[in-house]
Amino acid sequence: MASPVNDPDHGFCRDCLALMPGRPPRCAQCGSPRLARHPELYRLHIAHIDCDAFYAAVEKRDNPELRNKPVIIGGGKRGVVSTACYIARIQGVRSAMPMFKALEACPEAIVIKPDMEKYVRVGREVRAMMQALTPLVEPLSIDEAFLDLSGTERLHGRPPALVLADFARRVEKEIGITISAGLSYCKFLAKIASDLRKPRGFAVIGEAEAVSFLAEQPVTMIWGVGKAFASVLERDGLRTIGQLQAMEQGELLRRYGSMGSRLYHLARGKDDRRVHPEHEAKSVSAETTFDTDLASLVDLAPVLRALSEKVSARLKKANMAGQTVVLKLKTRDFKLRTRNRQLSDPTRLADRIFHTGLQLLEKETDGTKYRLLGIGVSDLSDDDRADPPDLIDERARKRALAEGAVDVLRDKFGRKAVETGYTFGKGHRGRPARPEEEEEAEVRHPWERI
Ligand code: DCP
Ligand code: MG
Repeated sequence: MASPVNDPDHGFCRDCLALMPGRPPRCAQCGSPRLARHPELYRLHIAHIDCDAFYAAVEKRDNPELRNKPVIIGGGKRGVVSTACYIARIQGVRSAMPMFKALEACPEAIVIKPDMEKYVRVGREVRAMMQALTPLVEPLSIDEAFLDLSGTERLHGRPPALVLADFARRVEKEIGITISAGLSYCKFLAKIASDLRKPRGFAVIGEAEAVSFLAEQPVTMIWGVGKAFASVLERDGLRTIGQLQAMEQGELLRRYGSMGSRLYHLARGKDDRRVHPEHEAKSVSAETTFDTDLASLVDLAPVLRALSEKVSARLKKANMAGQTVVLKLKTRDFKLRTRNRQLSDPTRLADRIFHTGLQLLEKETDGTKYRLLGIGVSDLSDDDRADPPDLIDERARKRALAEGAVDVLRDKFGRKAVETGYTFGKGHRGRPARPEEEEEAEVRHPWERI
């Protein structure tokens, strides 16, 4: 028998894990039709795992009577669907849909209010199982993560593809929910793959097929290309990734700035981002202690602005972004107040950090005198998904463009070359008494806080 690694027809059964040379339609051992086969199956090691209809799956697990019924998790304050099981999805129910619309589409659905504590607990159990496979686990949300399984073959005695299929089986058996997995050579395609055959999916995208696979796909498959940016591309006649593949990098850069570079590389299946394990740096922050205590927003805002710029500069330098903005205040009598807000997507822009921090600060300026102010971001990730153009409103988009221009000037002429409205000529009262202290605050992952 040829070595599995070199045999393009070699595969295995996803149900009993029996190795399967040749191309039988079903597993010779257990009869299952769920076979995994791909020419690069035993060479790929970047995985993306995403739980199927996560909240709904947990509720079905805990109440078997719901099993064959359409279930919607949602309602509550927002009045929208958090998720729907796959039975309800057949009738058109989708996440984020207003509840009344969902019930129009599927009147017999059983609606359950979310039980976040329970989902967080189950999410942690799944994550712990991932971490037993490799230390290189990068959670993206409560129910999904990237895994880098390179170098784990000796430990597990089997290649990543089999480790992944075994993981799916074990999650079903031990936790009682199902997952879908994508296997590829890079994060971008592993994530796309995990979505291809949901639920209980297992999909592989190899290097040899990446460009042709992508050519057929819509531009929205690229991270950061949401509705608004897709309509900009559409206006320019670009609908498929194949059309992007035909374009020069210079042209894409000229038209779309830093997004152009992302379009160019990802369209060609080029993505060399590493899987960042969770325990790397947790937050980036800057803080300052005042010489005289401050209480008013007028006095505090310029300091907040300057600190936000500092945090942003550090993020930009490290190509990082953070999704939760954390405001820190210390009162005159040394009481610590921290407030945080999670953004819809990670940011590295001083402007977004500042405006989010300002909203938090407004609520705290109630006459209390403060001796210290700090601002930071946590839930750090690579900056490639940061500040997608379609997710920020028009004014914010303009400020983001302006910030890019300021960065260029500062690179050329130094930090002091450009001062913004908030820091220019102001902030003298908030000037620190001592050199600014900075610290790396330990902040937990967002879904651990829920
Ligand atoms: N979620 C939410 N609101 C949204 C999207 C998701 O509250 N707009 C919650 C409910 C989901 C969970 O996050 O169960 C995970 O999100 P996913 O996007 O992974 O969706 P599901 O796991 O529900 O379904 P899928 O099988 O498509 O992954
Ligand atoms: Mg999911």
